[in-house]
Amino acid sequence: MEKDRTKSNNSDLGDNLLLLTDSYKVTHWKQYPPGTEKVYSYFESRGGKFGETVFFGLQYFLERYIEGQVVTKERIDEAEAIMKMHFGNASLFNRKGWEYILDEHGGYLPVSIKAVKEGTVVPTHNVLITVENTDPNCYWLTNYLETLLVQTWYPTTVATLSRAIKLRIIDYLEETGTPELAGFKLHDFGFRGVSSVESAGIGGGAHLINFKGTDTMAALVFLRNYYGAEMPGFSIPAAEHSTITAWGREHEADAMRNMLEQFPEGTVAVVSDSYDIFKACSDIWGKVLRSDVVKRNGTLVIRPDSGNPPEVVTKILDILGDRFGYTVNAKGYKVLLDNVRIIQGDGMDYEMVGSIFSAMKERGWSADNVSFGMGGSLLQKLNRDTQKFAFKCSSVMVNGEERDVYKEPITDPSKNSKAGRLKLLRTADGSYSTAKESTPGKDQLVEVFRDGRLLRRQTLDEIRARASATPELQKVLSANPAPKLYTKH
Ligand code: AOY
Repeated sequence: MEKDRTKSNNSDLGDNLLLLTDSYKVTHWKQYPPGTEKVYSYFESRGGKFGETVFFGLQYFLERYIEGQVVTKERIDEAEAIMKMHFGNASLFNRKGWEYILDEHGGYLPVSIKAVKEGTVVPTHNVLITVENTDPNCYWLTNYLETLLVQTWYPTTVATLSRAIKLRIIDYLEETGTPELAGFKLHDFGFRGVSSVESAGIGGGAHLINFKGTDTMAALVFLRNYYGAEMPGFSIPAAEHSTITAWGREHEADAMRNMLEQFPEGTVAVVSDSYDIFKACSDIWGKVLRSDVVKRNGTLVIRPDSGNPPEVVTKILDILGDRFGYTVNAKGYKVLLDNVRIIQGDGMDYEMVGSIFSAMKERGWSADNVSFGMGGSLLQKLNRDTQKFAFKCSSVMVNGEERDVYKEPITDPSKNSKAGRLKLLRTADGSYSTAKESTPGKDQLVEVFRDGRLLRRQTLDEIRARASATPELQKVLSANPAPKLYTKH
């Protein structure tokens, strides 16, 4: 049956803030101690795969879901009807609480949210966000928002992983090649591998804090709409298997020649493992089409897509070096003729980047020769526990008395939470530490949201600058490319 779009009785997924929480939170207004006037909670990474995280994505969640007149009579009615059926009881739903926000605050949420600036690289175990209600009647609202705010784990974890891979890539480029090439060395192939279009936008956007290459176009819309980016990511013409195999097995060379003809200049990528990646490199690219590739004003990027990546990549580098020639750079590593490069996009994850570059280095190949594509491992193969993110209450006000609160389970000390009102301090060595709010020193958390309004907007440009304003990355920005010394052929 066709949907009747003339009626607006049911909101679409995401449209009703009252429903963007865990069911049990609907019942929590009845559970705090009598006289509770303030609930103050904070968000942190309790450790994980990486020792520091790149904070990113809060602005999207605030602007998309929380800012403005989010509470309306229609939404209260809709939520109440759902709760009544969901719990079998309408009285668990805090109708009076939501009507109070509608009547006394015009539907704007009476909370204050502070956060570290997006793009900041913060060691784990530090406060990243704090939330507190600004109206004592709305003590129950702070943690109602946990579910949505904690979803910042996802963009933050993608940005963290992507940056960690960038640092690893830079290490190899510094040893064997040209560090300035880092920005295009990890291309996002992940759109099809994520669970939703929204995740593609958010996660793909997070990757683009660190890199400029993406095939996830949802990320372009996300960063344009929420982070003021005109064009944050770039791509190039590239083949997929269908555009090669549709020519028939005996015509792979014709399919490949067509790629060179259709895209006569600039960079073009051609997946070359449809039948035999080694023969494709030695016989098709290396013989049949060799002169077309060499004459071409641009770079052919050959893409293997199967096999054990370190073995396949080094083997085809040797084949291509043989066929096309190479130079040896100032660091003593071989660099293929400019017209030929490789992109490895199959089987990639954080560890595989190092495995491939180290196998290449062992055989004398510069990291300049190869870039990477990463899909599911970049945008989907991570979860809230990758960096152990948690949102916990650390302070309450009950009957005018402020109290520290915390958890300290004997069954797992790694789940201990911090106590008190918190601030994030910059340390003498340029790092960060978390202290009680009363500690002297400038708080690195800034208020980003108050009473329904977004107070500051951060742009992708600022966020990129912040994420790269760390010693490891600054060193690279001032490095010089290695001159070429020797040419074979
Ligand atoms: N894209 C660089 C440009 C993109 C892609 C996207 C899944 C590209 C391939 C390439 O060179 O080969 C999604 C797999 C590949």
